[in-house]
Amino acid sequence: MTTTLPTADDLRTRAEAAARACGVDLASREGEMEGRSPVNGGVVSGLSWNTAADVREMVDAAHEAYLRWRVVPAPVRGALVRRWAELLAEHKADLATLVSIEAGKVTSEALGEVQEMIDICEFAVGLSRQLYGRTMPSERPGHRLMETWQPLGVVGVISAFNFPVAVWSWNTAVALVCGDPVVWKPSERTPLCALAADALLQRAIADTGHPAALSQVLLGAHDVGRALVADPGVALLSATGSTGMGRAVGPLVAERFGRSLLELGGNNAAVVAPSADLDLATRGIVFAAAGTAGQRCTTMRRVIAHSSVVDEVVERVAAAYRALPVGDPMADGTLVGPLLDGRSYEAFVAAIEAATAAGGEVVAGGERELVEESGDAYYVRPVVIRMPRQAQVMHAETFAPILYVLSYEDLHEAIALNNAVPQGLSSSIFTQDQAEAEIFCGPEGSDCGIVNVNIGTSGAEIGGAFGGEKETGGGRESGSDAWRAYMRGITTTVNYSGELPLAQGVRFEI
Ligand code: UN1
Repeated sequence: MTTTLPTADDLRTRAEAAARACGVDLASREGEMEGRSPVNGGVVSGLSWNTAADVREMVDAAHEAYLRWRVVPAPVRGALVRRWAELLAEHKADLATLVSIEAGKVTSEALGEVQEMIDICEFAVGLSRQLYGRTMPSERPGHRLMETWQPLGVVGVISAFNFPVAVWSWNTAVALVCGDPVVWKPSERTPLCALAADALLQRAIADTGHPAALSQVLLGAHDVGRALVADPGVALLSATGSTGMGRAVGPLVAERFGRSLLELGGNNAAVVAPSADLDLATRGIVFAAAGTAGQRCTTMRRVIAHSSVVDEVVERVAAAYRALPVGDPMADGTLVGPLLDGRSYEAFVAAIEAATAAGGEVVAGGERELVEESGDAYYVRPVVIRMPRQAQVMHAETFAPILYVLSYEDLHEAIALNNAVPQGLSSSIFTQDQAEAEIFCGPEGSDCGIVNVNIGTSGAEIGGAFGGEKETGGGRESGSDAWRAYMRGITTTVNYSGELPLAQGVRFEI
């Protein structure tokens, strides 16, 4: 596909118009910190950043809001989130434009990201009437034993560039109905996305008459994030990003006995069994491995294909890769947009070199594209590399579209390979053999938090809990009962017997 790239002026004009349409007062945020678009590498924003000194004040304001918000009945809290969903639907295209410009996502995926926000809002509205506790039989006569869920406090959210708005919204929609305000430190690469998304929520807050400090955004670099992580006023710190970031965040939160929810790197594989429908597997693999230019935490990075089908899988994936339209993410038909920046490109090149040094064979892709159009943007053709074994480079998450292919003979060998990496986020098996699928999903199967059958590793729906094990951090966000992380569970024993029998038959007569 030959394509031209938009100019920086054009992108900046479009970004500013979209941000204003969402309600951002750009004049009041104007400043020195330049934001670049991966689409052409040019500057598209100039904003003032917060400093670490602002954090304390923001957390205090959030705490004040919490004191008022925690006594608002949960279904009334849900009404705010319902209004937010309406505004997101109204401004879906504006927010998606910002996601494309700042994160480089193709339009369909950028719209999908905003849809994910609307979906979690709908989920949270329903949840606002379903924050269920339980009652249990008490062992003592005339006693009732029960569990209820209370608001927790201020939630700090740290999010990455690749899902610049959806990940925050998973946290925020759920936190709000649970009775918690949010202070958000977005990626410094996506400040306009953050300001626009927050502006829409601010409108919903104003329309429903609640405290503005229910949602606050901290623009800035690591020092600002670190101050948020370390602040004792933050009851729950939910962080999505690299394992390196999680390694820094986790101990800091633990040191002050805060609660953390970590959503870190993935290194996701698909097993392709002898019975797999190869048309379906190819489509599933190519979307998960090359989509979003390989920059999802759920991106498929490894294929483990049975020796009877591995040649055909490689051939089909390679053919698809050679034809993938790479280019301007907002142009019709583009399926692969840019990498974030030059550092991502260097990591891409270094990983390919390490893989070939370990005996890997590049079957298709790996070239840099559109260099003439913009030397400051980093477009690459996704690469598929046939590997002789699971080399060291395959144990790391390289945030770029690199797909390594291995072959296996026996399902248990495939599962062992799937599980032999430090991360444990997502996994898939392509098979028509029900027993194989069940084994993969069972106790001796994949050790990941997401275990799929006949779909790829990425693109999870919000209804399920999202997260994974080992170096992925163990947190669960989004649907199912992930909401419990945002609340304080209390156990209550009520005695209506007029006596004071002690549990476990203990006697203590005075
Ligand atoms: C991420 O990359 O941080 O399952 C989140 C998916 C998306 C979320 C990815 N729903 O691919």
